[in-house]
Amino acid sequence: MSTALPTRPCPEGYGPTLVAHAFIGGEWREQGSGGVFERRNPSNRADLVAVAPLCGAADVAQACAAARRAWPSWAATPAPRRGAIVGRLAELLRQRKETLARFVTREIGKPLREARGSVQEAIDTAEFFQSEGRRLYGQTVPSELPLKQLYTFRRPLGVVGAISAGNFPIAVPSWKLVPALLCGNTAVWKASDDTPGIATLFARLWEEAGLPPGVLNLVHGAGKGGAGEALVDAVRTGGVDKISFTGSTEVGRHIGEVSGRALQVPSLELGGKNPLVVMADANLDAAVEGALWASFGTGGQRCTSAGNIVLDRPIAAEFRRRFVAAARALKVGDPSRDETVFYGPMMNERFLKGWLAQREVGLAEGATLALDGSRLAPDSGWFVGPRIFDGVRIDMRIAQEECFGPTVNLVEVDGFDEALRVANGTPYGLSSAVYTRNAQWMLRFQTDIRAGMCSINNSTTGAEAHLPFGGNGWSGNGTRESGIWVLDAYTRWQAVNVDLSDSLQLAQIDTAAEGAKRGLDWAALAPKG
Ligand code: UN1
Repeated sequence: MSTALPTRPCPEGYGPTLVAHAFIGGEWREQGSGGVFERRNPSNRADLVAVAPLCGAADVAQACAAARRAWPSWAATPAPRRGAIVGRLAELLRQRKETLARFVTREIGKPLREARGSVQEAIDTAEFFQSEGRRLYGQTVPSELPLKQLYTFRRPLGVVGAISAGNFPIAVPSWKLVPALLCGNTAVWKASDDTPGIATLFARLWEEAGLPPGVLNLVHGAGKGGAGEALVDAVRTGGVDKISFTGSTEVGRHIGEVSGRALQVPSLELGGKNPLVVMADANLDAAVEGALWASFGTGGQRCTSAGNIVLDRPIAAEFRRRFVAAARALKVGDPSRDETVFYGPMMNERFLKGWLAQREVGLAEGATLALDGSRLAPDSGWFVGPRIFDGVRIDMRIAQEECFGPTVNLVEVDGFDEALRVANGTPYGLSSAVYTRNAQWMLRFQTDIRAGMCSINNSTTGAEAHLPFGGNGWSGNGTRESGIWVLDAYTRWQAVNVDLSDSLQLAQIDTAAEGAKRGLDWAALAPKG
């Protein structure tokens, strides 16, 4: 028997208000220790999308304790059975894809086609890891000694604390939770306070898929000073064995420090200032289209969005002309009302303020505005037009600092060597792209760019669910999400040896002694006194 999701009528009406819940030890909670908070539609602030429990340290402690209690029996559940639950999750996500996508559009203002794509990414992730439950391969390794066997096994870590951002509110949590749980860990998930509704729906689907109580726990609320900070504090107190975080470099550094002291390895997926290089020989139509999508898709609110467009001088003027014209023509608006908008509103007020402030920073540094995006229809929602800075040098702050929002810089260079130097000229290293037809440049770019991800003749955005995702430098600590590579983030290798010789065989010591008996008489070389 299925029960209806709890909702309340929303007075101004895009749809009913979802009563979002925390999920602790298999129990759904409407109230957190701090009461409740609201999530409003960023396109139309009158639309109350969800009310959610405001969780604090007490809720997080209970969630960690519930995850700890659930861990032994979940870890002992055969991996193929854990995989079967992940498979059912994939099926449920597929059944509910359209409803979930529409909710994503309403909760964060992502255009529907993108929202569908991001739900699909969660489906792809769950499908990939369903079958991983039948692998989770270890190795058999030859021994130095007779009648002895060596094996390796992947062992789960324990309780994983997952902290996710709001811009991919179902895809990125699935990148963390699906492999973490599949590998036999339990989890406490602190969802973004921009997306308590979709997080609740995702957790409901896990429960419906048959996940035992306490294996996944969900808390809502703020990062700093709230549930997120409490979850990071749980590293110190032994409440969690690992943090997996997607968000800012500043917070990532803090998590890295706290984790380091506890000898834990967090997964840190942080910011980016991603370069997109257009060389003189590029297919300019493709480059303009790719740059437009990389810069302004999702309103530039992806960690993989292009930050600096690096233009080889011979095509710079023509690229600028076409790119600025195309950006000027982009349709911005409420994606719940109009499916044809290119991007919707800013997802939260913090991103809006950061984007507004960036304009003055760029102008003060001497950059010019090739397109002066400004705030649109300020009363109804957080809409802004695309901004393009021209005459940018890579050492300017606007070229160095990540800015979540529809803004991109044009940086002119002379030739490939300078393009590569400029592309590598920020402390970040998440994604990158080059448009060229020159095979040697393609090869040099992919070898020498200091980025975890590199596109040749494609956008900086658009990771696939089975390729490693992650960055270098300020973009992360080298851990990767997705595909087989993420398994190393949620397991530790255990080496096992089985000795069937009925005697104490000593590795290294015995073999050295045997070798000495049969070898040359090196002592004969010693000078005779
Ligand atoms: C993010 O913005 O944190 O590759 C993730 C992409 C998306 C994921 C972005 N699939 O652009």
